[in-house]
Amino acid sequence: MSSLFPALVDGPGKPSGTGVPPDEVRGRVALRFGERSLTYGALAGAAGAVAARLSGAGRVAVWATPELETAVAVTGALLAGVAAVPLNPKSGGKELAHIVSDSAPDLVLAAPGDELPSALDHLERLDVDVGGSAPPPPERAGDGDPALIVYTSGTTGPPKGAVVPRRALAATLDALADAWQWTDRDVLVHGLPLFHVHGLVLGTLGPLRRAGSVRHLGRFSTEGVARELNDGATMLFGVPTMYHRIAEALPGDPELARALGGARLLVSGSAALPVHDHERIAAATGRRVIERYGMTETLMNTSVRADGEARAGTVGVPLPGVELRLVEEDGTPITEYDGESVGEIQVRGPNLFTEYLHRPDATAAAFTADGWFRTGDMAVREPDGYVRIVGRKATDLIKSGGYKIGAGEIENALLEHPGVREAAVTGEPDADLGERIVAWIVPSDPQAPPSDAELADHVARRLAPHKRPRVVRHLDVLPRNEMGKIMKRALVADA
Ligand code: MCA
Ligand code: AMP
Repeated sequence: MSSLFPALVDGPGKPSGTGVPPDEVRGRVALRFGERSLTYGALAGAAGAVAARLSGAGRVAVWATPELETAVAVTGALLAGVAAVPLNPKSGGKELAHIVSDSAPDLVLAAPGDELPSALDHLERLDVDVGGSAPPPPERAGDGDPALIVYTSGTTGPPKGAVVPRRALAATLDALADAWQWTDRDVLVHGLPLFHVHGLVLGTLGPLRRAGSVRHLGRFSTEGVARELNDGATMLFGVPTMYHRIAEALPGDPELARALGGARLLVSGSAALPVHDHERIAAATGRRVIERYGMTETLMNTSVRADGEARAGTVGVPLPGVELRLVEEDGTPITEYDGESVGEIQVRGPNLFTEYLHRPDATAAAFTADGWFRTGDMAVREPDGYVRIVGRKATDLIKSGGYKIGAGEIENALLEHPGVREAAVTGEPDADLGERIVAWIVPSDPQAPPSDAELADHVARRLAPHKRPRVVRHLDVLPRNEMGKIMKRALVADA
């Protein structure tokens, strides 16, 4: 296949299409993280040096801090044709141990000086040198070869590794370039984590594929967004929680309003952006946020187009190359474009993952016999084809801050606490996070129940801080049906 990053590879194999003379690309800033940045020339050298070290490796883990080294490590792995497994540096012991044993990387790439947890002790470590310089080995990997393995939560059990092929990266990023008129002149700003598709694929590999630039904030702040958009950045990516915080800050922050008003494109995704926040931002800035809809397993499926109508509450139209259908419970496709016939979204196209690592059962269950991926998201289609997501099939999946979190995983962690006899986890609406995690527990000793903070810490230490319960409710007994199954709907109704 042609290179994933035409602007990084020189020579006769270099595909045309960036529209920029190589010399000009070489001196252009590709990545900026805080005070540190790399031009295309420097990135080609640094990622080339990583690639040269990796050639022959099976799979590598990347300690995905929001730093320059992570971007260089993943780019280097992709240049070498080696699959990268991004690790959340805040993963707790249990989560990390699972991901590392399941993905079995040959080595771990990290920034010099980063302290790695003991779960990674057995792995050879490669310190990423952002000042390194070596030509990358020739790109030999094929379209179907794995590029990334991204761990994503299901309703029960530990996270599954979605194997994302190189073709999916190219297909999704090029489809977004078409939908968003995304070019080498765009300078993206965001503060998204780099261990998920949104921040890593769209937010880091996206600008590099376009020969454009990205400025990462290290951590999200409205001040950082305002500063960068007022200083040449053209696009902003964020999850709804970030746009909600922007909407909250706008009334008292004219600099922020000016920044957003001057942006070329404001894009939200990973969860639904409430219409109220859409409208508050539009009223204060004169600009409308557009939404796109994706998933770890499918990368991006739909988007409101830059040249289309930015309609709040919808995720736009299928991207070029993506086939999308709505189906009824029994699998019958819905043909109506009436804004009210609800069905599950199923998709097909080059943007899809290939499998869940070591989980043929889960992979088979995720696809229909004729190759459509079942997203589990429920939607309607407007007469003009705009997709409006109205809910999701599984109540045991919670979206909090844009992170997908499986209730079962948290229940299992809570049950490992000696003070917990029974546990059930639900999501409830939260203005900031979209949904917040609620733990319903029956304490082992009602006279001395564990404190809320202790349970939150317990889950954060084992799994990850974003999976910790924000609310803990105590019960004498959990409501169960005759089969013994916990009736979560009764819990939510009682709240
Ligand atoms: C608090 N903290 C704790 C505890 N309590 N740490 C350990 N134990 C505790 N008990 C720490 C947290 O680690 C965090 O530290 C800080 O306190 C604040 O925590 P929290 O309130 O959870 O975080 P936040 O600052 O409110 O985070 C909001 C956020 C975040 C920034 C919006 O949720 C976020 O980055 N979301 C992005 C999710 C995302 O990228 N999803 C994409 C997946 P510290 O501040 O130091 O971290 S979906 C996807 O990829 C698909 C394809 C798609 O469509 O996009
Ligand atoms: P993840 O599994 O973490 O990749 O999250 C994918 C899920 O996020 C999808 O299945 C949707 O439920 C949700 N999602 C992503 N983008 C949007 C959006 N713009 N509006 C509503 N839900 C979204």
